[in-house]
Amino acid sequence: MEELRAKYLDAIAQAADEAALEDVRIAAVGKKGEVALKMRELGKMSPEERQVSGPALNALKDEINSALAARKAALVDAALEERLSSEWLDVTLPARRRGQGSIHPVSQVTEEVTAIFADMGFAVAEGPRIDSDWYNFDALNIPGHHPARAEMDTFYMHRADGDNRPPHVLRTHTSPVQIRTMEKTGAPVRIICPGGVYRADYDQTHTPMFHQVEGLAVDKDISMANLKWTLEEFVKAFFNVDNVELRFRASHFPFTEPSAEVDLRCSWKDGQLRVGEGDDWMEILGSGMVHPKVLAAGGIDPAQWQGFAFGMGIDRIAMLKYGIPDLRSFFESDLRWLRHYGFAALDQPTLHGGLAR
Ligand code: 2NL
Repeated sequence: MEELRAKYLDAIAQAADEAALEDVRIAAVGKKGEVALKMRELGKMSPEERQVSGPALNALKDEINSALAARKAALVDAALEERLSSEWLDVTLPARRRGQGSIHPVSQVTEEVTAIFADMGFAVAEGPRIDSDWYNFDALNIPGHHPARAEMDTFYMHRADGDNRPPHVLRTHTSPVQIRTMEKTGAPVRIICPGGVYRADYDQTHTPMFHQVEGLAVDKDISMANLKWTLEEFVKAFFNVDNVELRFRASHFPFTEPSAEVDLRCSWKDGQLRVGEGDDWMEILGSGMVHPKVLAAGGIDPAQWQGFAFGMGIDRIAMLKYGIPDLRSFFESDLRWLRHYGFAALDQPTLHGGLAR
């Protein structure tokens, strides 16, 4: 028994990996291993001999099993140490420039708009692209019979058979994010909400998914004058011109009262847009004073607070600023187009560094 003990404890210590250790385990304490064979001999012994050899064999089996477990743990530790020292990676190294990827104009313009409004104290708010019809429509004073709710404009999510709750929708604007933010933070609030929105429409100038940025400022004494100044500052910074002229045209949106569409003085020379000069006017956004019902839907008391809001298409202002002729090309993932109209990945737009280089 002493011989067996020495033999297997030595073999365990010598086992170089888990496979070798498993071979030792089978030979020693496996079903047909040497210890099992010895235990079978107990039957031929006298009761006195058995009284001594039985417990001794069991103790040997236990000792070998403990030694196996300890060796296995040591081998696993050693294997981990080996991987940790051979597979290390310096995650602080600078990114490798392969010169292939580029920033999509929609991402670039979103960052530009964000930088400009951040400088005027607007935070960025984000929210879900799938939302309830309450957040997308009712809270915005868009009643059930409004044409914007008609099946052809809105993508409805499927509900399980027998579930009669009104279906969720793919948001048709980023306004639901503004309702959610008003609910969460209360007044005063100053945010912009950029992001993808969905409408069932596809032709030369419409894609079923496009991008919008909306803005909202609510405080005790916000007026249309604040709206006009804010939009003028935005247009100056975005188009990089000192002289801009905006024209507010009376309009109608369910969520603002009064409402105004905003045109920009411009000229077109050889297909090139010039902002701030000429005799043309180009519509760039919609805006107005937030409707009291919409403030109330956001949990804000319209007797104490008021605010302005606006919304514009990111894809559209990207086309205007960077001379991109076709909206549908934005969503085709054509590498040659992306290389031509894309922006350098490591140049983030900032007000001090220039919006685009
Ligand atoms: C357009 C017009 C607009 C808004 C969006 C808004 C949001 C809240 C309350 C009130 Cl939460 N208004 N958004 C207001 C006026 C116009 O978008 O032509 N967009 C492309």
